[in-house]
Amino acid sequence: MNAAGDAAEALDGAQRAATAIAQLPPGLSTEEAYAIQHKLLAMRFGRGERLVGTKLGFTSRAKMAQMGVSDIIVGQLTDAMQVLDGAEVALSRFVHPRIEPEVAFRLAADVDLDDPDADVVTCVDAAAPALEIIDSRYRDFRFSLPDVIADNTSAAGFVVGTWAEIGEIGDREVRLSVDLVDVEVGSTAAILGHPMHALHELLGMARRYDFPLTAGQIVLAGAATAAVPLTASTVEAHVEGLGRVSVRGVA
Ligand code: OOG
Ligand code: MG
Repeated sequence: MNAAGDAAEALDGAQRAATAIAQLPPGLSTEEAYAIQHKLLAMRFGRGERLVGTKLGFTSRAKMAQMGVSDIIVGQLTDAMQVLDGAEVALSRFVHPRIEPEVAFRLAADVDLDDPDADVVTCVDAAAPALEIIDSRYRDFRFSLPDVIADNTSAAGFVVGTWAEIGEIGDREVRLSVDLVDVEVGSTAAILGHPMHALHELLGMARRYDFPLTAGQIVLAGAATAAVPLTASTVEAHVEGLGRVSVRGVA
């Protein structure tokens, strides 16, 4: 097996055993890191998981500052990562989970990545408040940019609230609470100035790194605030104008 295959195997094993591993050897290019991510996802698809969406990372300064990384990244969401709104999630599934508030979009049509005039915004028909559970497979939640790309951008779980027609979603208050206590407050404007801008970024990244964008997919635009540890507690995100979504961590 080649080095990319070894890295994908190690990351897959870490996720399945919920046990951290060392960072990858330094010097990987962004392209090599996405190739590892694609291999990692191919293993999950081979076990029967389905691709249900795409996520962007580091679209806000709050997240870049928290993790010391400053490039937008893309990861993939599978059906096995989805948790229903209000449901419980077992913390034993994860190494050191964190949770963050997101805005989700729903793709209503396939995006033709070969069409230079493709407009991803017209392919989106609904938005929802969302929560993302991130869980770096690397020790101490520390990584370089290629490391986190290879690790499917720390994707571990996600919860989507009720879909609604996309109204005014620029500069709306975003609040994250743990057991009803607010722990992070921000604005949707933190996401590249406006969450819709995330869709334009996604189109470019999908073309460059070969991510299909197809009807029915969920797109997470990236967290507006820093992430907080997910513990045995109820976490709720409230996005002004879109409503609430919650999940309960259980030991
Ligand atoms: C990487 C994932 C970043 C976001 O919303 O910015 C991300 C990480 O922070 O471990 O999902
Ligand atoms: Mg996120």
